[in-house]
Amino acid sequence: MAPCYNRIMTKTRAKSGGGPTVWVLNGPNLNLLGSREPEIYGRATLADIEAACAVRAKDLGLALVFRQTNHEGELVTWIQEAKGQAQGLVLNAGAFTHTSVALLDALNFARLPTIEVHLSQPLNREPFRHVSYVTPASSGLISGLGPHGYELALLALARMINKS
Ligand code: CA2
Repeated sequence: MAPCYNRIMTKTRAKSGGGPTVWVLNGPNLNLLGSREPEIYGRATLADIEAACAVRAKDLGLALVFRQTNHEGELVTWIQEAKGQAQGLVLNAGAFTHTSVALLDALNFARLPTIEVHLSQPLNREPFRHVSYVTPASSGLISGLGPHGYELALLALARMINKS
């Protein structure tokens, strides 16, 4: 049986007691990380990634919201809600990356600094993974670096937010 993964997990207060908030949103099947396909996605679970992000966010003075869903509409709703509640987004939209005009529209509505993250390198994989619908609305893209990519995305967002 797949491990149970809470959809709304962390809300880590920044150490300053309310720095900028970054939402890390994860799409379908990422709750399965660590259980199958380690040759592609590694052995870290999503809970491991969340824990590493929580440590990094605290260092960077960011408040962190970390979520996963298997439902496209829920991801769309979260992106809509992020407008006004978050100062930046890290988005691993999973397979919806390659299919979802709805996510692109939501990101264009939210107009937040957004770093698209992929654990694997989609350009080294099947041709259908070579297209990303979310890249046009993203400020940057980190792929192929495994869980470390999430931490790099937080660092990039912290710099972007502090400059603006
Ligand atoms: O490399 C990434 O992070 C992806 O966003 C992961 C998606 C994939 O569809 C994208 O092309 C690239 C898939 C996540 C599924 O993760 C699993 C983990 C373990 C077992 C099965 C699926």
